[in-house]
Amino acid sequence: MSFVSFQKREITFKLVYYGPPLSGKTTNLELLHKVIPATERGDMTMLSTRQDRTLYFDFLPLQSNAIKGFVSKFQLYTVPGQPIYTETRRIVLNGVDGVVFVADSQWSEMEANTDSFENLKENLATDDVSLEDLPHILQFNKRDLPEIAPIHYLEFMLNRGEHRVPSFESVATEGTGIRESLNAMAKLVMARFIKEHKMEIGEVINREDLAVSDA
Ligand SMILES: Nc1nc2c(ncn2[C@@H]2O[C@H](COP(=O)(O)OP(=O)(O)OP(=O)(O)O)[C@@H](O)[C@H]2O)c(=O)[nH]1
Ligand SMILES: [Mg+2]
Repeated sequence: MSFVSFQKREITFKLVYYGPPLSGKTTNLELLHKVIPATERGDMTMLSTRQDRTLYFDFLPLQSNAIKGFVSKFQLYTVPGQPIYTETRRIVLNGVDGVVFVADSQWSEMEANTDSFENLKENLATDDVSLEDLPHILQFNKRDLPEIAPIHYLEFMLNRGEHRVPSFESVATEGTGIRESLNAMAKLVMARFIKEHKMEIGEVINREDLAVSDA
């Protein structure tokens, strides 16, 4: 749930990168940390095991002046993908404003993708949130690998709800597609915020590229 401080003129959004084990969620945040200027981001916090598997979450704070008169803060979290950590994922999802679902494009991971997608819906349901009502996007990662499913197949598996959501191809290790995903996610949560607060979009948006500058 976005948090507004009118006194500090600050809006805080919580974005969660969700998806199956080893799909590239942590890599997204690592690369964003690398490419976003230090003036627009804070330090990255990683809580991982010795094998670099996320144990609890990774965290990266960003900020932008996309909404006029306010500092918009985006708190980026990842969840641990390993099946046993479902309770941890539920806790990290608490109060989420938007989900970037990072799918692994490899044929071998199709079941893991759909299991994780179902797990996302179940975990949201425990907080009475429906994925349909929550701003979210899909990221089809690892497009550089040889044994990958075509995009239309991934779309069929994960994006056939009544309302299709934006989807992006990525190679997180090379930084390809990660800004596009974040910007689309940021735009969706801000559009939701503006609608809920009955603001006129033309009045409040400072620039097209909402979360990450291309400098
Ligand atoms: N070839 C390729 N490898 C990738 C890509 N993205 C991530 N990886 C690799 O996949 C492995 C897992 O990446 P992580 O970012 O740790 O995955 P994760 O989703 O955070 O995994 P958990 O925290 O265990 O759920 C690492 O070895 C990454 O370097 C990609 O686009 N292409
Ligand atoms: Mg991770």
